[in-house]
Amino acid sequence: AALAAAAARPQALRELDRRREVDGDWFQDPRTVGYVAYTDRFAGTLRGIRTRLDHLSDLGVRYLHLMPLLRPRDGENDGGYAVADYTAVDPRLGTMDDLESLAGALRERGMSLCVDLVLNHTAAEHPWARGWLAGDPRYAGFYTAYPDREMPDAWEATIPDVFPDRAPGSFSWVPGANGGDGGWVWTTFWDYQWDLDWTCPEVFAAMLGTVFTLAGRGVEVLRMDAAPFLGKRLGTNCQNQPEAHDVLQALHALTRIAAPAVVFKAEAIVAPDDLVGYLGAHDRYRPECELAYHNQLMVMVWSSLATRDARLAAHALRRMTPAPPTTAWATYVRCHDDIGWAVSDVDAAAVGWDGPSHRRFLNDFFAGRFPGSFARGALFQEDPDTGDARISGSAAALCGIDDARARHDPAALDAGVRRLLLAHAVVYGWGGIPLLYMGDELALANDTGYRADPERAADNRWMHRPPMDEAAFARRYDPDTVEGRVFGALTGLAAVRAELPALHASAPVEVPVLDDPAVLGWTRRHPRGGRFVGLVNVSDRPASVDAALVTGLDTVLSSDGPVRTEGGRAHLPPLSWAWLAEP
Ligand code: OTU
Repeated sequence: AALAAAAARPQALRELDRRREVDGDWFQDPRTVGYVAYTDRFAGTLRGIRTRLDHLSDLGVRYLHLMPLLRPRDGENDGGYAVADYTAVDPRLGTMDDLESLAGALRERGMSLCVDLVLNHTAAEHPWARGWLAGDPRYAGFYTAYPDREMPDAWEATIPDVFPDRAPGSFSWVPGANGGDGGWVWTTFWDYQWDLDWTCPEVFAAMLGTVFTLAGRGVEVLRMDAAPFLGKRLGTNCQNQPEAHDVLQALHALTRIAAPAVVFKAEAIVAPDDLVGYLGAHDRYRPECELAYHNQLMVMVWSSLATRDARLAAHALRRMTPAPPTTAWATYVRCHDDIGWAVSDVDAAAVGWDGPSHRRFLNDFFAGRFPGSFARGALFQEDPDTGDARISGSAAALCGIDDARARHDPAALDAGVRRLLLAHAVVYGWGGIPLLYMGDELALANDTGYRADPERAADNRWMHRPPMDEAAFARRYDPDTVEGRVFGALTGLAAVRAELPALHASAPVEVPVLDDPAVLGWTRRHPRGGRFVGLVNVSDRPASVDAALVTGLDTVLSSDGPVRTEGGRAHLPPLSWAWLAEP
């Protein structure tokens, strides 16, 4: 199948394959900035995306992730993560031909298209699921069903719930399953998302076909959705099992043959120790995904802003296994999902904090329930049994911008904007592909529109998935507006980043021990581009670090002008950030 796909590869994509042999590190290049958007909410349709290409160019975008766009089931579809047909585009967005021509238009602008591959599950309405249910031998073994609760109970004893409030457990009763007698079908997520059984070779072959179809249309990056869940082992949490990595490695190896230009991005929002395996860091390096979300960095940025203390972030990030030098993190401040507090108890204890209490604090803080909180998020999937919850809310709302606007408080508004830019200064300066989430370039507020839509009302993640606000968009070049201030700062980050070789993803990142708890610092060194230091002060008071850290470096970009050194200290104003590099 891989050889046939390679033979069928269109000429333009073969040329891309050849180019990628030369610039195989394109996704590590500091010129690469990513942008993430829902096609409909950003531009209406795939054709509509063409009208936004200048906007993307302004932001330095060379990588565009369009959220799930294959044909979903009717009705609720989990934002497109319940696919009913992998060979067709959602007709509301366009056609496969539109997708292909958009990919071509993007490529001409030096932009790579990233699309989701929802591979842990299909919609219950997918033909594979219908065939399996009907007993069609071609689909035997595609899904898992048990006749009674014995095995589901045994599995669920160790599997945490993903969506405890409306989809507790990992199995759903399906009347027609099991030859018509009914059965408990594996459904990790919503009940209409049926988990594929990846131990079945035909599942692998079928999904490989989907990979080749998308690659053949010009998709350059596949976002491997829910990657941790692909392998199931009794007695475990059924995440990050060796079989999940085996599946990704096998898909990767065959894709290299069929479509060498294509890279994978792992969507594994897991504990810090489990993350780097998705980049292939195992007992030895095993090519797996070129990219993986840096969930730990994202969580630590928010944790630091809430506590006004960067010690936990510094400790947790310092001890992480480095990404293999041929891979890159996808760094981000916000995405379409909730934020789960992947704070390890060991890391919390190392700075004298209790893990569970700190996670509870973060939920209270970002839900706006903690006294003095600036955040206006909301709890997502609160689990009454465990007390666990995650957080929804737009980046601006979590930074304090929504609250400041509601209270007409200019000083609070300034602090909120500073937090938003500080967070982006970290993810744009960390190394890897910074993913800008649509709307954050304009500090878009929480959206309440979803509450009126019965297909979305029960899932408050829609509060941070707003449609593009055209009025806010129109203000983006006006520096006297919040939109203009944020947009201008982000274009600056992208432009300066592009010229800093030390931000090439292959360069290792180190997190120095600093004596001021308010400061997170990180350093990078690349043979071609010398030393880089990033510094952020997450607190509302002035902070400082030993000036030796920045000796010989120039401030290349910052919130408050060149970093001032005096009395052996480098000084950072409240909620400030700075990038410094060797001249
Ligand atoms: C992903 O998220 C998607 O990003 C979600 O939007 C989907 O709802 C879900 O898969 C199902 O397709 O648990 O709360 O470690 O964190 O796969 C979101 C990965 C999720 C999981 C992730 C999942």
